[in-house]
Amino acid sequence: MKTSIGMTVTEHILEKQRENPEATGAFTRLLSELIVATKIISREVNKAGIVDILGYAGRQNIQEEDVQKLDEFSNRTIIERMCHIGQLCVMASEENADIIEIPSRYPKGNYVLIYDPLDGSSNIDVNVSIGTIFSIHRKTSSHEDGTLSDVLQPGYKQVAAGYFIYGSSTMMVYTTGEGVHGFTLFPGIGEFLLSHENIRIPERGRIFSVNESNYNYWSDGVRRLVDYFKSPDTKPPYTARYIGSLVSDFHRNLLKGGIFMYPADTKDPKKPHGKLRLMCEANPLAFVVKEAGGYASTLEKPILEIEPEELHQRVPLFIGSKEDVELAERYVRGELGLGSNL
Ligand code: P6P
Repeated sequence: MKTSIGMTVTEHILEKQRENPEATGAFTRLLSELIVATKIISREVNKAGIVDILGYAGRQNIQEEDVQKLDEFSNRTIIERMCHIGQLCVMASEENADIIEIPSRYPKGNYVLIYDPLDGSSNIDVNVSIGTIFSIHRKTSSHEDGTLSDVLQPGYKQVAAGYFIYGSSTMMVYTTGEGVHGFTLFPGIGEFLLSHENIRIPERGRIFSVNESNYNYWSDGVRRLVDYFKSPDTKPPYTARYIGSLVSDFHRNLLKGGIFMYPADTKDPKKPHGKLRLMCEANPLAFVVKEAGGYASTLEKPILEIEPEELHQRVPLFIGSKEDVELAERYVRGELGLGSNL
């Protein structure tokens, strides 16, 4: 009987640690504890159809979005598991209006964790895959307690980023700047095992992902761009895929190639730059896609070069295959006429 079960994510992280002489093991401890938190979340997400953890928690979050009980559970689980391990100086969550300080009774560390505990949670009760997105920075301030300035760092300074996707199986995809690697959770042994080593996104895809119900609220340039993706004159043709769960849409395009778009729109005056958040959604996925050979842009500038101004700032997001995102930039800048083919 084959006994080797393949490389666990812990072995993978430790291998990277051994390759880095200055490594102290702090990062390994941080990522390992986050993995434990997501295993707990995965168990609840998979049980959600059975126990009363589905449905609305009766309040709204900073995004004025209805908080689902699983949202709340996931956020609480990550905070409780991560705040006492002594590797973090501060945290920030999509669910919390302000930064999350590490209680004074716990030791502090030199890392910053920014995360969306359960992205796509509006899909929970219809059994669509959802996910946890995370971004890790090094502390930059001099005092022991982390501050907002430690959180508001540009995406190119991330030391690690990735996501967990709770779907037909639970997967972890992450990068530390040395490629992108995917692990699948084997429930029988409770371990994430290496299943997608060194993921590379195709240079150009055939998939475009966008919520077309916003068409009338986009700029003319973005409308022209989406018209191009739909045009029968575009060769080879594109196909549309949109789940409405960022982690699921991103993961499919990462593996198959394509472009995901959440453009700025005039639909909600409070969200002129679109719906997605820079710190806990766009930046981590932009790091992952760059390490996989792809690209992420607002169409005016690369996501990873944005100097953050506030914790929950939103940005337009065009992310995926490098050639598709670069084409989008050129189209919207008017450098390509309608119907141009690269
Ligand atoms: P829309 C889910 O609520 C989410 O934040 C992302 O996961 C997803 O990509 C997006 O919103 C979908 O938004 O406006 O198309 O429903």
